Amino acid sequence: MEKTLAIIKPNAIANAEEIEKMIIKDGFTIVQRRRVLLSKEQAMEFYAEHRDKPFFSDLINFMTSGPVLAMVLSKDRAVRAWRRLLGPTSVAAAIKKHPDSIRARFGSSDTENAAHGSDSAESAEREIRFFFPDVTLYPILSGMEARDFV
Ligand code: YYY
Ligand code: MG
Repeated sequence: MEKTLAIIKPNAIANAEEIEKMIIKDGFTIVQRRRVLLSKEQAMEFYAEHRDKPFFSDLINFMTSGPVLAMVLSKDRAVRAWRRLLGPTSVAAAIKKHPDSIRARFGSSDTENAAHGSDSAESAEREIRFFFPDVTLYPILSGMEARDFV
């Protein structure tokens, strides 16, 4: 099964139980979960690809403003399926086009958009290792389901 990284962001931690119910109802397995308070350095490393964007410092301040819940989700085509349940980056767009999505329901602005999802299988592998470096990971990218007991 493919895996992806989900993060419940600080503004949605109060809704974590409700969001986990949505995740399970959508057929994902939550294979790892960890509640962490990120340091500024960790948040900057995690979002390094956005370091030159105008929203970067707001994003780092927000992501370090309280605990987050990181989860490894497993499902067939998990990356795509989780991005779909998550909804678009922009909360306004999510409310308009995907009112049942997590970002539409629990997001409060484009920065405080409730949750994160990896954007590709390659990102998922890197992001899962970032939050779960101590876990033995079996191949995420392809076909090892039988041995995949993470
Ligand atoms: O992958 P996704 O989270 O949907 O969006 P990205 O374009 O990768 O941006 C990462 C993160 O940055 C986004 O979830 C919130 C924040 N952000 C922002 O604060 N303002 C924007 N205009 C765009 C993104
Ligand atoms: Mg992204």
